Amino acid sequence: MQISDKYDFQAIEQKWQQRWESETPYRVDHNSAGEKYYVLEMFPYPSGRIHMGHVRNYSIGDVIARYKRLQGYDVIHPMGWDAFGLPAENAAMKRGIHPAAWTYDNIDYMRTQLKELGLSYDWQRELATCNPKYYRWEQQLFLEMLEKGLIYRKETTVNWCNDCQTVLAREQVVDGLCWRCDQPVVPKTMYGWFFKITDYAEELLADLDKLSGWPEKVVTMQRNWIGKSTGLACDFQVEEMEEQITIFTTRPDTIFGVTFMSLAAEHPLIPSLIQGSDREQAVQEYIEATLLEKQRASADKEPDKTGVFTGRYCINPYNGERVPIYVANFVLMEYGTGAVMAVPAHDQRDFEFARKYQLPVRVVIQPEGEQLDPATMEEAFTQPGRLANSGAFDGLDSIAAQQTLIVHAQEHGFGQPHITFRLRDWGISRQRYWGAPIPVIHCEECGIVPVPVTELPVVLPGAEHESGVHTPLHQQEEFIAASCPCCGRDARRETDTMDTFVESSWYYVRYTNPQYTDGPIDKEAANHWLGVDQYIGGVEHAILHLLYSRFFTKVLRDLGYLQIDEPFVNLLTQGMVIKNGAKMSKSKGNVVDPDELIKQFGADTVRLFSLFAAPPERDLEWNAQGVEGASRFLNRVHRLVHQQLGCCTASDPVEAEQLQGAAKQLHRKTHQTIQRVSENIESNFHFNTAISGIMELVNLTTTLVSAAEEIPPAVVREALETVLVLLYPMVPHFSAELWEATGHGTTLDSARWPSYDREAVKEEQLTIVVQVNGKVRAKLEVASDIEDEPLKELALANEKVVNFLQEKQPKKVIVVKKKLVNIVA
Ligand code: ANZ
Ligand code: ZN
Repeated sequence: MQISDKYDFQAIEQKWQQRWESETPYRVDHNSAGEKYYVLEMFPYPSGRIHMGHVRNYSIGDVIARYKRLQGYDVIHPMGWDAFGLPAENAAMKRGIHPAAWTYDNIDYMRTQLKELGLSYDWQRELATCNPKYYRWEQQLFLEMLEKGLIYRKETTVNWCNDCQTVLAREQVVDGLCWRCDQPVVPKTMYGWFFKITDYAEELLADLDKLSGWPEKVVTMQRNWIGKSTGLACDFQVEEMEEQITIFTTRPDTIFGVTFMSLAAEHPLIPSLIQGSDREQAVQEYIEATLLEKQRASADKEPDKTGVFTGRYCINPYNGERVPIYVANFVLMEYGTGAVMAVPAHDQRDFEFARKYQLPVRVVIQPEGEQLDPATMEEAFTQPGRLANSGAFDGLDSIAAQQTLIVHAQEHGFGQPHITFRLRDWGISRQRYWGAPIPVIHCEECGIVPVPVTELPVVLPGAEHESGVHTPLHQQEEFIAASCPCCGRDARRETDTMDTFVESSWYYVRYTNPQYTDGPIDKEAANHWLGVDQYIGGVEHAILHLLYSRFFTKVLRDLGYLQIDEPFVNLLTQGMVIKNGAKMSKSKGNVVDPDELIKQFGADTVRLFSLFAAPPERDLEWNAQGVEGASRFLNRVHRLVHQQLGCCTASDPVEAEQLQGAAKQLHRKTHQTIQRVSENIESNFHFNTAISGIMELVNLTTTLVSAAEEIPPAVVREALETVLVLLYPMVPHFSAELWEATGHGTTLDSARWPSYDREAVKEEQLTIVVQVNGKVRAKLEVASDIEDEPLKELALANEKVVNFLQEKQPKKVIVVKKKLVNIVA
């Protein structure tokens, strides 16, 4: 194909995409000897079409991949599809097709789109999580985890929508209604499967310290999500009963200030506390109302604090006092022990509750040099201070007292140190069709029996044909019927499918050899490529996906598959793409379709725009002029290179020491640009400033070659080749084409990232004379291109000049370019 000197992006992009397809320069194998680098972008849900957020995410990843290749690394850069999930089911229902058909069609379309962006993936590694070739291995991992005791089944109360026949997450309940069908959500107790992520809570927390390559805010979000609290677990004897109530507190120093006890509405002791008492009905009604309120509550709104007295008392073991027992709506059954000792003087929530129900407030921590009076306090005092009203412990510093009081409880046998995590076990059961079936069988005789590994995969019925039924599995009798692998009797297959977060928790491991058929993970390949050196994705995954992946990595290590503790060495969370101040989204109607842009400007322009418009971690504000600007820049470079083809094919070397004037200036700028771009990429992937640097070099080259200056062809060639190599990661088709046009027999894929010459980048130094009232008083060594203002400042700050001036104010400062500064005082 002959490509003229007009920038014909369509022809150029097509040509190079075909070559990359046939010559597969981005394939890598773990047997090669080079140093490895693993770049990964969070894989997409195949929703139908890619959007600008994808373009941005993958452009960033591709620059890193190509940059690292130019540096000589063996780069693994895979792509695949997070393909299970509810939207496919909904779309399929709407269109009367099978979710598999919808999903695979979308994958085909989106793969074409990604190829049109010129992204350097190793397509051999492509995987789709809805394919039995993938989830078969997930089912095997499930069985290995089950065997190891990392998975259990328990009964829980869930939000259930009768119309959709599915469990809803808290976010999917809007004002008590299903987000999809607007029908009332009902509480339902049912069995579900759980991963014991809490077994790893301590390690997941401790290893956050290893993640120095993660944004601090993400580490903090994970730390808060895991939420470790240390304190005291302490038993309060219920009066006139056998039972005790165990509380968890992080403030044992306040325990003499307990004036009531609060239980969660679900606390198992409540029925026996109220049985047969005249409070029974009132408490029961309160509990029902509270549970309903909990069900209806939206995630972001806290209900008013309420409670009810049970009629019972318990005994504070530290001072023998009677403490009334309440049920309160702000106590969570899932946290600590579901029981809270209330200290209104020092806990704001308890304070408000006490004021509302006229319960006593007793100050047991006094601030230094002050006496709080419970009668006039307007809020709880939560700072450290000295213990008061605390018997033998009076006068102790409240921080030190915590330990003292825990030891006291231990010695008397009514309490011990206790650690609580906010993190809950991971409920993975979904009652939907489009997910990986959980591979167990329920037998009346044998209980839960794992499907033998040799019988995996448990295939989703109907999906192989992309036709057939796709109702939830619990409605498919043919699927359910099974015989027990243990005793052979008629049994029932499990009908829950797995949360799609399970698939995304280990896909980066499978990428290291997705064709492997001897097990879920090719250990040799995994050990070669992992961890992921650079992971890139949206900050919306800062908690769940990243936490689950960290958990899986540790589990896979303990199952003997991996040798690493953490999956992602460096993490980049890119900002959103916004238009007119709002996130681009279909519902806002402000979506810019990348397809249209690519047609109009070419993929390289779209890539360049998305990299240039903002640093990766910031939001990118869409702007049409920006795209046009990127396009004009590429056209300018294209023209310049073609004008200078003669220089570009020159073969004489650059004689750095002999260069003078404009030639020296261009040579210096070339090397400074290499330095600047390398440093921008290395330090924080600030491609926007890197691109500005390249633009400066292009501008200077244009200016110098069009002035009548004599510049040796080799220097021009060096400048332009540098531009092409530095731009290659960002606009690969464009650079590849011009590289070829300038007479290179091999492609840029085998080129190396240039290094800069430390001598060449030095600014030329000039000696400037400083006069005060016409007499030479000092000499300055400065860069030759220094501006007048900084030069004046340097002169005035010079020690000798300051001495001569004494207190006198300079009247006038005159600069004679490249020669002198004259100060008139
Ligand atoms: C008495 C006390 C006095 C408390 C005081 C605090 C201040 P973090 O730090 O978040 O772990 N708590 C314990 N279990 C609870 C539950 N299931 N639902 C609601 N609140 C619960 O919080 C620990 C504190 O939260 C505990 O310490 C307990 O109140 C409360 F001046 O005990 B504290
Ligand atoms: Zn059986």
